[in-house]
This record gives sequence, C-alpha cells and structure tokens, in this order.
Amino acid sequence: MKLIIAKPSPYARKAHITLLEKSIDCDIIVDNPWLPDAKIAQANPLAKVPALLLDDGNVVHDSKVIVEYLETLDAPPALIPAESQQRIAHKQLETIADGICDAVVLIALERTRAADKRSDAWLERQRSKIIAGVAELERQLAGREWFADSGFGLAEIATVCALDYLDFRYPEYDWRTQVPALVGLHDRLSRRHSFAATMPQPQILPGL
Ligand SMILES: N[C@@H](CCC(=O)N[C@@H](CS)C(=O)NCC(=O)O)C(=O)O
Repeated sequence: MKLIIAKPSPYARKAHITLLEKSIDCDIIVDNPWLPDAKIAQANPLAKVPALLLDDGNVVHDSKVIVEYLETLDAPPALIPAESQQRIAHKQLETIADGICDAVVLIALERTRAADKRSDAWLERQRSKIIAGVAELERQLAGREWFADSGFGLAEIATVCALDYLDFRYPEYDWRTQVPALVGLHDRLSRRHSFAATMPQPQILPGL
C-alpha cells in the first residue's frame, strides 16, 4: 500500500497517524497537490490528498474513507468503535475537527489573494466556524479523558490534527484560551510517536 500525502495536510496526517497507530506497513509518498505535475491527480479525480493506493490497484480517497478502510483490516487497536452510538460519536467529532480544518484552508487560500481582492466577511465567516468548532470539541471533552467511553480513537486523532493545523496555518488564533480539556488532550497525544513524527510542515501555496 502507498499513501499519498502533503506535508501540511491535516487530512493526510489523520490517515498517516492511523497507519502508525495500527502499525500497518505502507509507503508514504509526499506530494504537493497545488503543483501542475501533482501525482495525486492520477489517483483522485478531485486531486486532493490523501489517497491510499491499494496493492490490487484500487484507490481509496478522502481521509474519512481511508480511515474507515484501515479499520476493516486486521490491524488492532480499533480506532473506530464497532458499537453504533460510539461509532457515530467518533465520526461526528471527526466531522467537526475536519470542518475546522476546512475553514482554516479557506482562510489560508483567501489570504493568498491580493489585499484588495480579499473578503473580510468571508474571512470572518470561516473564523466563526473555527471558534464554534473548537468550543464544541471542548464542551464534549470537558471532564473526560477521551471523547467516548471506547477510549482513544479517531475523534482524538482528528481533533489533535485540527489543533496543530490551527497553530500551523492560523497561529494568530490562540485556540488554547478557555479550552483546558483540549489543551490536556493535545499535550498528552503530542508526545506519542505517531503524532510527533507527523507534525505539519510547510509547502508552497499557490497564488490563486
Ligand atoms: N475532505 C478531504 C479534504 C482533502 C483536502 O482538501 N486536501 C487538500 C490539502 S489539505 C488538497 O489536497 N487540496 C488541493 C485542492 O483543493 O485542489 C479529505 O478529508 O481527504
């Protein structure tokens, strides 16, 4: 198997951390989806990372589908619980975390435009989604070690990927104020090899 990633991508990182946590053998191919010769365009019609190239020639793409696929392999530990209510809880939290990342991407792209072409209303709209998303993650984690009774899993992976992505692409937003549960989770998980080895790194962003 091969996983196509981009070094800053929080979605690709989610899939990469899942592979590492499950000790699944997989080659990592680093790509930049914004360049004209990006490899990802051959694998995913949407030309977005990540994509997982399977040994039988099939391709799995979108990080949510990749982590679902990896969960079907015989590779413990379970990161998405089988029990329906807990499963939905993890997937719902993943959606909030990914939604925060979506808003950060939109802000970063908007900022690549010339100052007179940027929309402050659009930037503010995305910022309010980030603030609401972080507040909801904190609300759901407060007083608990993990989001769901099943313990560490997809929800925590997606959340820490989103928080590190905020630090990386939107550092002027200090998510750490008034979210002690998230700060604690972030500190604990940042020490794990799978998280420490996959921290976001810069790549060229286009001028759109
Ligand atoms: N929902 C997708 C989002 C993937 C995504 O937006 N990836 C970005 C990098 S962070 C990308 O490849 N963008 C290239 C483009 O939009 O053309 C997932 O979870 O995999």
